[in-house]
Amino acid sequence: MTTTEARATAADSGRNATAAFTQKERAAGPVDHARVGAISTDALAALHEVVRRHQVTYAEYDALKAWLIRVGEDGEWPLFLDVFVEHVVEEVANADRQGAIGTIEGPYYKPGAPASVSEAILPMREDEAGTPFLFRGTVTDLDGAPLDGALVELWHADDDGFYSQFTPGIPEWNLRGQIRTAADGRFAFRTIQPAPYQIPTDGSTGAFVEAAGWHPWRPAHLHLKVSAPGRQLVTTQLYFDGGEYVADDVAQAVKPELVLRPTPAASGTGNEVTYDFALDPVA
Ligand code: MBD
Ligand code: FE
Repeated sequence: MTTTEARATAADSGRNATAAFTQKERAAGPVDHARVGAISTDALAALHEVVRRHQVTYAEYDALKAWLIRVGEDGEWPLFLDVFVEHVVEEVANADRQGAIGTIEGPYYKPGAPASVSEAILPMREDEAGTPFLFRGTVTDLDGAPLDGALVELWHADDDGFYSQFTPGIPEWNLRGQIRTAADGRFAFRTIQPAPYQIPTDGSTGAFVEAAGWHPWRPAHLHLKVSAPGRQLVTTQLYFDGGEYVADDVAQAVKPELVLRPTPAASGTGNEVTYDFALDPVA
C-alpha cells in the first residue's frame, strides 16, 4: 500500500460518495405521495415489529440514534445503503429483463470518463500494480445482432481495492473509461485485475459490520454500464471465478451469470476474457 492510500480514511471516501450522489440525485423524478405514504407506513411497521420481537431496550434505541447520526457525519449513507439495500431494489427493477444480467451500481460511479472507439487502454499509473487484463466482447440486441454506437462504461478498483475520485491521491480517471462500439458491436479494454474491496473499517458502516460479526469484504469486481440508442441501459458487475468472497459478498450482489472465467492471455502477459451483452429494447 502506498503512503497516499494509507492516509485515506472512511470519511474521505464517504464524503466523496455523498457528493457524487448529491450531484446525481438532482435529476430525480416527481414524488408519488400515495406510494410514499404506503411505503413509509409499512417500513415503520416492520421496524416496530423488530422492536417488539427483540424487546429492544432504551440503551439499544439510543445506540441506534447515535449510530444513525454518525453515518451522516461520515458521509456513508450511499455506501451503507448500496451495500445492504440496493441488491433488492435492483432485483425488483430488473425482474422483467430478457438480456444482460444486472446487479448493483454501488457508490463509486462517475460519468464522463475518457472516451474511445472500439478499443481502450484504461487510464492507469506508470507503475500500476496488478495482473494485466484484456476484457472484450460484443454488444448485441436480444437476437445477437451487433449494435453500432453502443456505449460500454467500465470502472473498477485498483490492486489495493481503492477507487479513483473516492480515495485521495489517485489520478482523476484512473481505471475508468468508456468505449463506443462501431458497426461490429465490439469493445476491448486493456486494464489490470482489481483486488477485493473492503468496507472502510474506521467508519460507521465498518462499525456496523463488525458489531454484527460479519466480514467487510466484496469480491474483486468490474463495474459496467452498457447502453445503446433504443435499448435499456444495464448496470452490472463482473466477478472472477474462484476469487475470495465470490461466495459471500457482503453486498449480496453476485449472480452466477456474472462470474468470469479468464484464461492466460494469448499475448503471454496476464489474463483475458470475453463477455457479451445483449440489450433489451426500450419498453
Ligand atoms: C463497492 O465497490 C461497491 O461496488 C459497492 C456495491 C458497495 C461498496 C463498494
Ligand atoms: Fe465496487
